[in-house]
Amino acid sequence: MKERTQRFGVSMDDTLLKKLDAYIASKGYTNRSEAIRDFVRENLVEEEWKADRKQVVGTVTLIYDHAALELPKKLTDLQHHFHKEIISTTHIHLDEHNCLEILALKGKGEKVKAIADRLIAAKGVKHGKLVMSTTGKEIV
Ligand code: NI
Repeated sequence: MKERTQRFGVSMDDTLLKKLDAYIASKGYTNRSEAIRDFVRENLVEEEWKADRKQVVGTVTLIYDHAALELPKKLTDLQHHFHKEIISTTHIHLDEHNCLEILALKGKGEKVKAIADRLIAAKGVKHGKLVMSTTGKEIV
């Protein structure tokens, strides 16, 4: 479905506008509109994560040493336990010791956050991060 595009004016102080222009130039935006659309989308996605009933999508990135005692088993146990929310996992052997695991999660925001916290907090995880994204259904 093609959305209709509308134009609207935005009033802003010189100082704030200068900062906005410097920011969008540093990020490589070609115009203010695309930057402002991204700001709006970012905030809407944040709201989706706060909502009780909305489904969200997120990815968890984990770096760990596969020789870390008990950790691979614990991560697998968590993935089986939360199989409804953890919809995909990719495991990459980075070198002789280190593993990169990327998990895709879908579900209610609070639940996905709680699962991500448990994965990231597992003993032996060197670095972990949740990227909070969206199903895209309500974001254009
Ligand atoms: Ni590995």
